[in-house]
Amino acid sequence: MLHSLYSKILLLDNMKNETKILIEKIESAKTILLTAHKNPDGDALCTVLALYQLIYLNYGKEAVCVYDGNVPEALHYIPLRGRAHFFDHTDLSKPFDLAILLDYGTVNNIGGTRPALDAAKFLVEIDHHKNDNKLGNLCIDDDTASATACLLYDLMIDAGWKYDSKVLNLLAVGILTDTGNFRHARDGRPLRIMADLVEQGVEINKLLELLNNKPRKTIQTEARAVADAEFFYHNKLAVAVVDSASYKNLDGRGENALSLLGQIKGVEYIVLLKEQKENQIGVSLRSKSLPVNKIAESLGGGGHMYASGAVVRDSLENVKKQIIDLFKGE
Ligand SMILES: [Mn+2]
Repeated sequence: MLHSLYSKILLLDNMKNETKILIEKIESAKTILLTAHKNPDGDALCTVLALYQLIYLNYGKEAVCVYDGNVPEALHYIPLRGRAHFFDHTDLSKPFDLAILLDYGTVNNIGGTRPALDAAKFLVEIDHHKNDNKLGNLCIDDDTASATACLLYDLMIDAGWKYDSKVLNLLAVGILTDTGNFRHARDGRPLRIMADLVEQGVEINKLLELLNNKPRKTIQTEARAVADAEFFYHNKLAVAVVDSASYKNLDGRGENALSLLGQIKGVEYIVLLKEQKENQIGVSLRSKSLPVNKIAESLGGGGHMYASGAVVRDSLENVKKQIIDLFKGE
């Protein structure tokens, strides 16, 4: 007893100040809201659900988890999926004592959960995106981290929280999906964390199988975009298009199309143009050599050196022409 009290004091002494504040807020809150960016991806949804479970295991409190937009079908079988609800089917009218916003990027990505976040008595953000317009009263941010799941792992260890296999698997899915199975890892941290998760029972192969759960129409749409792709600058640049009629069939970013085009010999840059609606084109950029985030930034987007994107408000034809021109001289 004495020993555990002593080790708890030691732990508190070494704990980061922001972790201490978060713990105080969780302990004193009667109602807790968890959410992430609109159209949540693996990192967004898994960190929400992992934090839900951590709060439940350590404080006996059930947080409300909500999202706006659509959850990709590939995430249908992750642990605790059923705990996350579409925000509009949830009563958010009473202000929450504590709201925690994970993996959101910028305020434009939040969507319909924003009023509940603004109304909350205290807002914590946990994020790995670059963002000059922070929302949180407490910010646990690190824009050098490869995934929000890495930040949540560090937080869990710093806080000395109990965890279970659901938490470990959710963190692993967050890391795998956000790093493209480590391809876009920004440094060694996600690999070290994954090593720890694997040593504690996470089976990467099983998780990847779990994510192989896409609708047939998605794979067929991606395959068609690959089959109809055009090549420029001596085949260095591959450009694939998903028009508005097929866009609804995509489940996520169209990662398979990008990956397949990148496997073609000689292709250095891959562009996937997605006509989300008329005059709104989602642009995904991949590169094997030169950084493409500068190109994404020039289109008003951003991202990693070799994987980035933007949304451009113009016609499909204009955006396509503009992007092909941007690669001139690369
Ligand atoms: Mn993320």
